[in-house]
Amino acid sequence: MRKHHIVLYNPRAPFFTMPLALIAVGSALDRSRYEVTLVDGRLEPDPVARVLDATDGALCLGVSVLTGIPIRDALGVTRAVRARHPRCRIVWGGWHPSLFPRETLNEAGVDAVVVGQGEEAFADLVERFAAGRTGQDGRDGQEGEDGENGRDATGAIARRPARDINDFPEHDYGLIAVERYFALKRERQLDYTTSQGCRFRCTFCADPTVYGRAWSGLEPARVATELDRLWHRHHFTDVGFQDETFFTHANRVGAIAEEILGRDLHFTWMATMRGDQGARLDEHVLLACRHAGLRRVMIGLESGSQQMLDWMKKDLKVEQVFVTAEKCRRHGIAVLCNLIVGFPDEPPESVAATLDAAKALRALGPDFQVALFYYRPYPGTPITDALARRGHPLPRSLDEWAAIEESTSHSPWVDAGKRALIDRFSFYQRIGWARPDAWRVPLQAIARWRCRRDVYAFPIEKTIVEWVRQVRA
Ligand code: B12
Ligand code: SF4
Repeated sequence: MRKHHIVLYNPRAPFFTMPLALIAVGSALDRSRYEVTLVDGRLEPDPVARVLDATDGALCLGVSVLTGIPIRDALGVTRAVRARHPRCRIVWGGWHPSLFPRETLNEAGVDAVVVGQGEEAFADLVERFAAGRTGQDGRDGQEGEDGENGRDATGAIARRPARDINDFPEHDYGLIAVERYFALKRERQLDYTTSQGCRFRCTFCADPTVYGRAWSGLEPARVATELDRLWHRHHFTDVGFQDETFFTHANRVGAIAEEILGRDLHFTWMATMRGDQGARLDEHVLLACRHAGLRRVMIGLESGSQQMLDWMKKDLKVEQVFVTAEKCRRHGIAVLCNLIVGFPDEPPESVAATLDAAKALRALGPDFQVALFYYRPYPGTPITDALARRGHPLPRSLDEWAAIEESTSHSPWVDAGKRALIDRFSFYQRIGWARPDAWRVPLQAIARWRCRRDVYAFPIEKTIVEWVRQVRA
């Protein structure tokens, strides 16, 4: 029997994390009946041409879409495929369409949207396409679905209750050119995810909306078995665990570490950790993780102001992050802390508290880095909803959401003076401890000197670097 061809597309984005979402949905398809091609826009000189070629005669194109710039690329590809191959069904899934399924369907090229977890819902949609149960104009369900199986009345919005991810098959990394990602990342780092969802309720984050504060995690033995196989096949030296909160269950994490140690696997790894989880974490578990290769944790401190943390329902104390950082220092584990400034109506004292926290963390040593972001009203979050209620202008269409990074590049809640300080601080902090390229060495020395002494006036180096980047672009 001839196999149906399914094409999956990952839009362009600034980093080279492996397209785990599409690997997940592609791996869940019955491969004896479907041939799956995964195209990553970040790897292609001309993504549209590549997708047009791949979708020639294909049954379906599945596109994974995050809010922001990826939407623009996803729209370009979708519109081109719709025009050239009108019979190819186009399905959007991922975070943005999950938050705006109906608005996404307003885009003429999109036939169906998968909301939330994608494995089962996509497999089900594809089965229906293969069986020919789809309207000629491209809208799935024209023959009148009745809203069963988690579909809306038109059948074009597919939503399945999230299942335990242990029920799904192993991810098939053969769907991607693993070596190309290693080359682009400039390290043999494999991305992998051991869990889905998050139990917390931070009001700036879309996870509680999309996964309803549900969480499921792979069994430790399965994690180790899969990593074992992948390690022998791809010879990676590092793993980036891309879970929302890898350290959700200390016992599970400890068991993963023990499994890695027991199998004598030799790679380092980094993972996401909440500050409160780290503070509570048994020293023995952290030590086991260290021995099993844990080299860095990424912690969302978000703000140095306890008042702001309480307001955003982070359920975290600032001190807990410092307790965690201190523990990590004792065990030789690096820490990257994410911080956000410019929340709606954030007072200057709160921004100052965040900068102070950043400096205090950085002062713990070169292994303690901070990444500062400006708040952006990403959709599906209580803060963004509150802004909308009070009349704050927000994007409406897909095209407008695609431009959110440009339209919100300056937070209206941070004044110009503070912004200049934050930008300079971020720049010197980033350059000071970036991977040491030969040409960067003198620049790094100056940057570190500035950071140590808090001297950010006359940022000549910053102006030059930005000018060079502009010229290169
Ligand atoms: C890796 C990552 C990235 C990578 C993207 C890699 C890639 N694919 O290109 C990079 C670094 C580029 C990135 C960028 C951004 N990211 Co990001 N990122 C992640 C992270 C850590 C992991 C994603 C992942 O692979 N998960 C594992 C897979 C298996 O799960 P999944 O993505 O949820 O996929 C499931 C479903 O969503 C669905 N699905 C997904 N795609 C598709 C497609 C089809 C066809 C179907 C049917 C189903 C489907 O099925 C999958 C399996 O169940 C997540 C957090 C997380 N743990 O999910 C944040 C996350 C997705 N990012 C987020 C955000 C906010 C962003 C940014 C918008 C901003 C930012 N500052 O980070 C930018 C957008 C890019 C830009 N503006 O240029 C938010 C999503 C919010 C949103 N509205 O989009 C998340 C959830 C973090 C958070 N908690 O806030 N990100
Ligand atoms: S910010 Fe992190 S801890 Fe908070 S809800 Fe989102 S994923 Fe969970």
